[in-house]
Amino acid sequence: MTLTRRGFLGASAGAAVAQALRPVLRASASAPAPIRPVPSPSQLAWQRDELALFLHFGVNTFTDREWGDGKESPAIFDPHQLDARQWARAARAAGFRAMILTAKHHDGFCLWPTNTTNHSVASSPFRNGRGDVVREFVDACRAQGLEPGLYLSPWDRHEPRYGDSPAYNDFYCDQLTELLTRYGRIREVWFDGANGEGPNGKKQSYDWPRVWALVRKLQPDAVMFSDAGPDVRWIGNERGIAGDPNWSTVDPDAVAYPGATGPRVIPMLQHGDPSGSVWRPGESDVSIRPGWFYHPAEDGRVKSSEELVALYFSSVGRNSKLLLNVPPTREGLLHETDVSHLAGMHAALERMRASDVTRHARIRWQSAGPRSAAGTIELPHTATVTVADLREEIAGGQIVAQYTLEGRASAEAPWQTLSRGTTIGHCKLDRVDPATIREARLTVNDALEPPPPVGVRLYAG
Ligand code: FUL
Repeated sequence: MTLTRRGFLGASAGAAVAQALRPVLRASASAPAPIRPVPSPSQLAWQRDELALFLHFGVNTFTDREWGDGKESPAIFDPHQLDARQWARAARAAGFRAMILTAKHHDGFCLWPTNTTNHSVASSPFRNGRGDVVREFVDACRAQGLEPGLYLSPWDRHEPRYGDSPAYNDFYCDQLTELLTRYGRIREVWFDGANGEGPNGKKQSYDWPRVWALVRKLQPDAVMFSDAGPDVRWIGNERGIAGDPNWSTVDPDAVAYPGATGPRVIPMLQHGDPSGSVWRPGESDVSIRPGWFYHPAEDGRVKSSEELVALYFSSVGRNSKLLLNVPPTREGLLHETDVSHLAGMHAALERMRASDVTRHARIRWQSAGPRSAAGTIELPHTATVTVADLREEIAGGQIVAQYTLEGRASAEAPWQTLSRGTTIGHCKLDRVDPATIREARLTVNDALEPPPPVGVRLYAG
């Protein structure tokens, strides 16, 4: 769904309706502002979560594979100590506000007792065939105040109807219906772009308009993720690195459906488009380990707390959201190494935030032209800053296209450049060479329209 400053538009209809509205607006106002997409309340809440934990869990956890072939026996799924509350506690303690579980991966094995196939937990030894991982997951999310999200792989290597397009589309919609009606409010529905061959060698053609309409009907407040959105977009790589610049608006025609290819796709996913007609912010997914699923051989290759902080900077710090995968083990628990690195990341970010030298400083904003403005901040005392945290109020859209941050040690000293950048959006984090300053100045050099004040925080550690 797309909201604009002037109204409420459907996803694909957004551009056309915006175009149609333009003459009316021109006629009714002397100098109308251009129509600029703004986030829906769900997109705004989604972005403000900043951190979501991704949980890849299923038969692959037991076969030590990344992609199952659909021939796995449900008998292998037997996580003896599964405790979703441990996942949620670790996420919450590390500052995460959402979690997304692979309810079904490409192998087709369902982590909930579905009526659509026998290939599920109901045929496994887990809780003697009476278990429901999705239920335990959403309950644990709610107990910790986390927003639950679900991944339902469109590609299904087990289901015989896969490749028989209409029949499989019915089956897939039935699975979605179960997931979106049995478990209460779901924050995010995650659609993966993979579309491989089915067991019968045929290619499946998905009915995305039907799928999106079904989700909208059953969970109107959920956001839908895919490379084509419609609400939030893949960032274009699985390394947790958003583009710079990174606009939250896109041209929907550049990535019209999940799995679309072509020269415009990756640049659009990475950078967005300042004149894009829909609001579709980017989500950066990456795993704490080399693989998405748990493999004992990777226990020594868990990303360090410092690497996780760097990922926070390259995703949340570039106007994206970080979806960090931490896969449960065969016991059904997050590994202690992963949990301690998550806690280390959180502690480092908290230390950084606690070193805010602008907490008691006042920022004075002045317009400098139709598309520029500058804000100056006097610090309560001289401080050595190492990180700048800049924020636009994105409820009104994303406006800033280019900025310069400077500092000086006194009113007499010359300004020195601390950082230069392009987009800001929800959050922009810049590491700066340690600079001892008493005053800072943020100049918006270019913007899509008169820039409203930007939030500025400077950290000393
Ligand atoms: C990919 C999948 O093929 C991977 O297995 C994983 O789920 C990743 C997040 O998305 O497209």
